[in-house]
Amino acid sequence: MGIQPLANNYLSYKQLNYNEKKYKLKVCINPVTKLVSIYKPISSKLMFNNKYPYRSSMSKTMIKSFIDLSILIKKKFNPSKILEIGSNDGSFIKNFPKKQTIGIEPCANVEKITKKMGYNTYSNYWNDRTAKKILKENGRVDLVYSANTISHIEDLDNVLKSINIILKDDGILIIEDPSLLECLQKNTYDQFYNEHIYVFSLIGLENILDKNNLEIFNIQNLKIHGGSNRYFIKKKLNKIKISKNVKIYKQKEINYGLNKISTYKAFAKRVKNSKKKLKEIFLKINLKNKKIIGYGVTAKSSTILNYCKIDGKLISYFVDTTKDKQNKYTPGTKIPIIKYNGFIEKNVDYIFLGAWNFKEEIFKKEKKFIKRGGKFITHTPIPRVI
Ligand code: JHZ
Repeated sequence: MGIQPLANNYLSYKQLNYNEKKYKLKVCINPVTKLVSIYKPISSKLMFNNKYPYRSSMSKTMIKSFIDLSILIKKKFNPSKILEIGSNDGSFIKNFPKKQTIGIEPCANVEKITKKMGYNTYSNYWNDRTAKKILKENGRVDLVYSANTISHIEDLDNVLKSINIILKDDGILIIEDPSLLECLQKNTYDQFYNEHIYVFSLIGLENILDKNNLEIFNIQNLKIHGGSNRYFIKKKLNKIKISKNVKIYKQKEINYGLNKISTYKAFAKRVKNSKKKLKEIFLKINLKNKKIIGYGVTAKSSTILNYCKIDGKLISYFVDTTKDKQNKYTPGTKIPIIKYNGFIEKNVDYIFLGAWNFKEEIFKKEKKFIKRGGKFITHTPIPRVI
């Protein structure tokens, strides 16, 4: 998918004339583990540092999902100590008493938020060194949770080894990440960007877990982030019954062909076609002198904009609720990002859904825009105007 800038590196006005660092974005599959990843990941320090802009609390959908999960956790597992890897601004740990949780968040600017709230959080990358430090200071935990983070770490063996250090033998690991099956089915190729080193299939994840004496005992499919899976995992020595859901989901992946290279070659073709069609839609609207803005400037949309070469000539500006993204410019394509003021300007005709994964939430919010005939542009499952 061409040469891409860092997906979350929003540019200040001063940085507009600098030469941004760019990287080749290629997707590959490991023929042995069947893990699908980007080729040649870049260093974590370049992506996750004290300038990280993403806040998980910026969407009601996410907040609700974390509340629902915390209710399920309390009911099913009743853990006395929970560790979250990638705690961001605390949207998940906030649902538990402060003494009950430990948060790991390497981006110091974000970790500061939960620390200020009184939570026990560490500004460290998740690895065996961090696990040993936490073990020494807190002891072992009953539950480890991680949403949209494990897929961001290259050395999965080290991630799992570190989890084995901190998790009690009868403890539970819950991880949640976008589903590869749905990514291929919905042609959401923008799930691939430098932070998303892996997009997991159950098949690939199972292989790497197996190597580390861990196994999936249940799976829950979620609508969140365009289709994610929540995997419930245990140590192999723990005798919890394995749900039939695991076998059923694995069969679904096999039936779709996730273990075959031809499936990915077909995906590559669809991605190329999608690029062509999306660009045509933008150019057609532009010819009619209609105004297009973007809604929700996401890391995912950075892949779309840069791959399809959609820049400030086609999108006037993006609106976003995240303070750290406002008054900046999109990476690579340099489209201005402004604060969302609670309504869409009257002269806007089309909205490109950068945050397509929150389509329902956005449609609910923008009823006025829809009522006056405003339209949305999306690339998934096929490029279209809705
Ligand atoms: P959203 C980030 O990806 C980065 P992104 C990361 N790599 C990852 O895996 C996922 O999150 C989990 C805005 N918005 O969640 C807020 C509005 O302005 O799809 C956000 O900037 N108005 C860690 O960036 C963006 O859209 C709204 O009404 O792809 C959504 O970003 C809503 C609902 C959102 O993640």
